[in-house]
Amino acid sequence: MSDVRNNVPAEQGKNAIDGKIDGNRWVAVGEGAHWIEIDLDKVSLIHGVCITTGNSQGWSQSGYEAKQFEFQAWNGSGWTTLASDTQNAQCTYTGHFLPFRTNRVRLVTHGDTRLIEIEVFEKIMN
Ligand SMILES: [Ca+2]
Repeated sequence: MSDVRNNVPAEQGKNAIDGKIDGNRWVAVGEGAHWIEIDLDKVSLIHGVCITTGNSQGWSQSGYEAKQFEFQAWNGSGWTTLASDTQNAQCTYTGHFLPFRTNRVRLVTHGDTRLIEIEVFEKIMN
């Protein structure tokens, strides 16, 4: 993870990429945009994302979904949106898209965000 906007010190961005679906989350509250940026460590061919949000017990619960978000990848000079929603009602959102080559992704959310985990699906390149 190379950067994160974080305004709840006890609930850090690293919690969203620790591989665990539990009560440890990245939390950013308030109106406006929040983001978490993830360095994939290498150029990868990605084709999907799973965004899991929920309460402090790690459970999905109505009201904890990332209602409006953009999942974006770095294209070398800017950000390309690969998946987005403005009315998402799922605490576990899974989106698929055409394979995209990148080494960096970010999730931009709008409003209160309680992200338990974000997973990016990668196609294995030979
Ligand atoms: Ca986690």
